[in-house]
Amino acid sequence: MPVSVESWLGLTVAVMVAAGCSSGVAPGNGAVQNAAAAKQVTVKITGFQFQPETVAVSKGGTVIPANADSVPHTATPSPPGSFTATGLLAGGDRSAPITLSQTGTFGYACNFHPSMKGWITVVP
Ligand SMILES: [Cu+2]
Repeated sequence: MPVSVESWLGLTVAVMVAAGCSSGVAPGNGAVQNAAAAKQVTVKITGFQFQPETVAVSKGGTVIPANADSVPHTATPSPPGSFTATGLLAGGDRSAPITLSQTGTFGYACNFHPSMKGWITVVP
């Protein structure tokens, strides 16, 4: 009998998140593509950084930037158009879920703090 792939992936991602998953994977080098992709990922914004900086999500899945800083931030795709920008996220605000409908690796940054960069890898 087939095991539910979805529940297995969900469990794997949960374990990775619980373990911190902070092995220093350089953004954009493709290593993250071997990780199980989640249907929904929360990116915490803290200390003027997106944490984790690189996330993997399955096509059609969602990413939720959550601003844990006290100052406003945005998560804005760069170049524009690869997904919907969050708009301004005040301190403590969470974005509405952003749907990723194309596969690939997409960069984003904060409009106010250009040094804040993150990447979303969308896998089939
Ligand atoms: Cu910012």
